[in-house]
Amino acid sequence: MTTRAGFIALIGEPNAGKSTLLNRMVGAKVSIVTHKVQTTRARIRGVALEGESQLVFVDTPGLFKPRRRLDRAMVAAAWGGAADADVVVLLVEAHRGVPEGVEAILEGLGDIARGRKVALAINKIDRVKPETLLSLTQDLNARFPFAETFMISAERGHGVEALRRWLAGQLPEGPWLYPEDQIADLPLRMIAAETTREKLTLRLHQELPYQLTVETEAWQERKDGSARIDQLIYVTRDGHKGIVLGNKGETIKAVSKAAREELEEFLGRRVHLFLQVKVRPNWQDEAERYSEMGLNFRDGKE
Ligand SMILES: Nc1nc2c(ncn2[C@@H]2O[C@H](COP(=O)(O)OP(=O)(O)OP(=O)(O)O)[C@@H](O)[C@H]2O)c(=O)[nH]1
Ligand SMILES: [Mg+2]
Repeated sequence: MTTRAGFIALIGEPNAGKSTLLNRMVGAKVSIVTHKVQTTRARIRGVALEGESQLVFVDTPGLFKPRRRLDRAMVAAAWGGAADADVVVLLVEAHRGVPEGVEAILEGLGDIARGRKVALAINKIDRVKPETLLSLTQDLNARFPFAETFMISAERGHGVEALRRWLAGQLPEGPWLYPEDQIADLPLRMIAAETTREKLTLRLHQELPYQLTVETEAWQERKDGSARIDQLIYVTRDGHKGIVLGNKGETIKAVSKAAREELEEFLGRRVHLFLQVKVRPNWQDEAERYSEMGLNFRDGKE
């Protein structure tokens, strides 16, 4: 039997539903999801099987007009993911028409499309009427030569099977790239840090989620089968530290509890999670913070 394997980059504006789609394809939560923009910061791979094909999905940070060094590194990582992939899937939101951000992505896609197929996935179809979908499909296909258009709801699973089957057939023939039972290639310490960052992002308001980063400092396997995980939350200002801690430490306690419960489920064993908040005004200018996140510091240069 001929096997196929390859990389499929999921790209799109922030909040389009890329991470939701990756998790659905993989059947497990590999990439964090929130209702806020710019949740994903680096490329995250998740592996799915379809018949004799191994599909390596690459979740990417949303594409937007970057302002800060971190933004630029994120956007570079996203375009890099598309340029390295065998197939690219552009996700757009069904209810937003063709915003400027999508127009800018279509411009950038010209170069990418020279070496690979680009499919369009109109996501969140649960939010619109069928007429809207028809006109959006026509509009987008008039602007770019997509290989195929899919209408999906990453959250509810509609149309996802058809997309997966089509993608499986597009991948080059060759041996599988990962062992059959592997679903992600993100180190556990990074998954743990991302889980905490997701809970912080869900709880904190305005700019704060964008001003912090989480790193797993230590991971200790205990004799009783549990894991002790120590993490650092870097914030840029004293005032932010107070907000992250919350009144009598209630915010950090709630974040820690939510992250611990999710990690216990993911790992299938008990977890002791210890969070510490550190003020580090210039963490966004430190190369080490970027490598911890899986980003290239130099990509962020102006
Ligand atoms: N109604 C609806 N909401 C969805 C669907 N797919 C994703 N969402 C929601 O859209 C929001 C953003 O989803 P994410 O998967 O984090 O989006 P993303 O593209 O990874 O975003 P960034 O990482 O910020 O670039 C979340 O609140 C999801 O629950 C869908 O099919 N229907
Ligand atoms: Mg994401």
